Amino acid sequence: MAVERSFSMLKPGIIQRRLVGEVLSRLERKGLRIVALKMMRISRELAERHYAEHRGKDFYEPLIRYMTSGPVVAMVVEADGAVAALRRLCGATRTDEALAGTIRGDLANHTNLNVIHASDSVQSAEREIALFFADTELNEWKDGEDEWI
Ligand code: 3AN
Repeated sequence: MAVERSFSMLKPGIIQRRLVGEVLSRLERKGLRIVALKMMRISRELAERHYAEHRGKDFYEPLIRYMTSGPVVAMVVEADGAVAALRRLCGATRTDEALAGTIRGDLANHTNLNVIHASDSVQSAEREIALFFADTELNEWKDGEDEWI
């Protein structure tokens, strides 16, 4: 499996609910390496660029309003097959389809408040990482647990 990077973002409700540590812990326990992490308040312009593919859909305006309503936690994670691994941890987009044991299955009850964003492909990850992080904010580090997880 190739080493990949994925972009993830914890949505504003997760900070309000004090679940940042819970979600980060699940990502770390899976063996994903956090190579960048920051809390930030995203502008409407950045939210619109990030969710450009959804413009015009009925959930688009509420989504942009929600994502700009308070701070988010943005991050880049790295691992063999990181994109798919993170998507599996998150579970299905629709919370009525997200299985118990996944982040969305366990921590959300409404699709528009589904806790976490995770890139859906390596290409999306590259685009999203560049939107949210400068190259100098990405930190390489040697993973001592790599041979065990
Ligand atoms: P994912 O975040 O799983 O990649 P997308 O890209 O289809 O899913 O949707 C982006 C975000 O838009 C979701 N995380 C969710 O907050 C919201 N969303 C998607 N589909 C719906 C829907 N049917 N109803 C309400 N909100 C939705």
